[in-house]
Amino acid sequence: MSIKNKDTILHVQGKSQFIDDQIVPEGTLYAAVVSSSIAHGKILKIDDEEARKINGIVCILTASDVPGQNQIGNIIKDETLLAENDVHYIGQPIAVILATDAFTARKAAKKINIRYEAFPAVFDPREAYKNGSLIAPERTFSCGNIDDAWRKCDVIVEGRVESGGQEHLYLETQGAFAIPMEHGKLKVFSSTQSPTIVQKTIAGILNILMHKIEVDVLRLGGGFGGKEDQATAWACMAALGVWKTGKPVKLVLRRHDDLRMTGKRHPYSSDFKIGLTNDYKIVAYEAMFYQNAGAAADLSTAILERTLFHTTNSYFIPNVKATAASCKTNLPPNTAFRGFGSPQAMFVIESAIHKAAEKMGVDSSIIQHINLLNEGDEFPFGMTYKSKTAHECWDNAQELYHVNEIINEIKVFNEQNSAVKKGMALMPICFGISFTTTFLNQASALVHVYSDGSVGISTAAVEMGQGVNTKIRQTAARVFSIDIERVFIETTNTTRIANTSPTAASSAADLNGNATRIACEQILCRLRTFALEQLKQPDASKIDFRDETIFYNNQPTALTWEILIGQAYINRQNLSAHAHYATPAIFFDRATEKGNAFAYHVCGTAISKVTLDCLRGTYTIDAVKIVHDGGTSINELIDRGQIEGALVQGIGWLTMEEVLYDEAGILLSNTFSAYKIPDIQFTPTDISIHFLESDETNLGVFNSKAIGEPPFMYAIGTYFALINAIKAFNPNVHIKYDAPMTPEKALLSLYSA
Ligand code: MTE
Ligand code: QUE
Ligand code: MOS
Repeated sequence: MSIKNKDTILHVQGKSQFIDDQIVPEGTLYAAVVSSSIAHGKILKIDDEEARKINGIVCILTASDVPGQNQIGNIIKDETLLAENDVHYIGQPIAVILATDAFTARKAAKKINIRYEAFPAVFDPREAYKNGSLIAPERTFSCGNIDDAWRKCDVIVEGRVESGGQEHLYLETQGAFAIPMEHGKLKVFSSTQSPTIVQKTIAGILNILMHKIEVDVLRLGGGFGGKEDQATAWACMAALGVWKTGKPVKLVLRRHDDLRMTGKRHPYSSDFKIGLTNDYKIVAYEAMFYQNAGAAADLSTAILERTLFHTTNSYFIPNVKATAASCKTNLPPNTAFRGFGSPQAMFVIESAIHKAAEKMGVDSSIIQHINLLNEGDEFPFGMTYKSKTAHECWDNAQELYHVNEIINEIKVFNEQNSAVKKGMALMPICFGISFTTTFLNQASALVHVYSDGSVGISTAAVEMGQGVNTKIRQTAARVFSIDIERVFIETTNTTRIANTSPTAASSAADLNGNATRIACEQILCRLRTFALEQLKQPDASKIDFRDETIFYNNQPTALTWEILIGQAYINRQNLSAHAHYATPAIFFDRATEKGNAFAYHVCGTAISKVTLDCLRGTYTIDAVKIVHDGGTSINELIDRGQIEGALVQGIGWLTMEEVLYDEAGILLSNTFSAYKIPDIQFTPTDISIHFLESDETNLGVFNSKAIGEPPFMYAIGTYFALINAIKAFNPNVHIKYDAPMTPEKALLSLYSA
């Protein structure tokens, strides 16, 4: 049985401490943010006269109050903390109000009057592209010879694909709490996936050294990528408030402000061209991706890069040309979201395959299967696929879930029913594990064994519901062969662990787990030598740690873990270790766009089944049945939870979650009543998950594999299952590949020609 995630109990009881639950010292000030009400323009005047009259106001901070650089851009330095002259999106922070209580701060924020001169605004990425408004130069991944390849094709299909944004909707909204310490030091509690980025950015804002800032993260009430870069601004504002007033400052966004001011998943508009021979082999594939980046870079270029890495999903295609442009628009800067640009790419290739299959008169699955990656195939970026699991998962899914029977069942059902139709689709996935920015693939761990035998561990990993703390506890307990209850995971803290990479790219358990393993092994190595001395035995190779007991020559000795540690301490042994881990053998050359970018790939196959009410356009996702290559899981319970959660989140993106702005750039989907997320009623009643058995080795901890993001993409199958149900009702429908497939869109396409 799997170890349960300790935090889960706190979560369901509402007892987990979020930033806003923290008990604050006397004198704490509360911050509220004043933001732009127009999408593009020039600030003419900030009138704070009315606001200053309010009792309880302490100060109003604007760009001119920033002592260091007014800059929060991470990859590209193109984003101010507080607007200087111009504003570029609705919700862009302009001023911070500090008051003695939160209500007063917000009341005052509303009383700030700002006069603007409005400029024309652009919201469409293709229009921005035409204007030459790009975040960075566009990039192209290619292989083979695309121009020659078209001549070898029997069938060529072209099309356009749209995919929408998505709100992160973490349970805990963005927030931070900063307190002043001695010697001009600051301690910052932040709901961030990237403690070091918060630390470094505050250092720049205040023009002080990084060692003066301690960032501490207990856990997040969800992040999903939304707190990788976009937790930073609020922490900087709180820190700036501390700097100005010498008082602790808390800033927590209300849901409405969080929705309005923060970026989302990037909407993409894309063009594709796909060419096949009559035997269904894909010979050539060309794609152009227009990413809607919003008004500043944020992580857009890294996300765009991952779009290019996943252009061909789990298929081998010999001739590929994929170009991607990050287009600057007047929306809040869009940001990381589970999948990090890969879902957008995979949706395009699946649309291309679907359209080609339609033209060739076969089911998509014929083309999907024939072109699946084989061991030794090369990706367009030059890396070799070194596994067999793409095919193994597909074949296993076919057999285990009796796909042919499902197909027949649906055929019979659709013949017998005219107002209700069913559809199904298969969705293979292949996701590369590692940050494609190679330097980020490092982590460290600090392990203390206390004299009572208990263990405290610090790493760079941030717990945000994904269970990384539990996996790290299990890793330490396994290396020491001790009861997991002896192991405790400390907060993520930049003073204990420096230079933390973001908890992202599904890699936190791999990177920090390996660092923890190495640190524990170092201590274990010392303990072996020490135990040998205590036992007065000669051969270190005969020492074994098993279930809290020290064995010699396969025989239990009188030494237990607790006794050994107690004696080790008395004998002045070092019971702590710090270890660093860097993923070996990965690299990527952006000049040639080639390299061995990933430690390994995660593959799987999902079968989705849906039922569509053809009078109303409403539907249910009946079943999603998955075969997933999770390696040798450290914790199957957590991994199942991750698969289910990612799948349902993906279904939301593809079916019902619709981020909408009006023509002025005002967010319309700004409440839970205007933005529908999947709930328990909508979740498929049948989510079957089977873990592939495989003897392949990988670079994860104890041969486990990363799990956080890959299963999100299984949901793409539900979109095509819906399309197939629509086609069963209306064979003449002209399909627009335009996610999400809301019931409104389903209804329209049921009755369109
Ligand atoms: N699961 C929960 N419950 N909450 C989250 O915020 N974030 C996801 C995924 N699973 C998330 C989650 C994202 S976007 C990533 S990158 C990974 O967890 C990060 O954690 P890992 O590297 O430990 O898998
Ligand atoms: C996947 C990711 C990330 C990524 C690359 C991936 C990610 C992330 C960054 C990144 C890149 C450059 C930086 C930086 C972060 O790259 O989450 O601070 O300077 O933050 O393939 O998830
Ligand atoms: Mo996840 S989008 O890499 O935080």
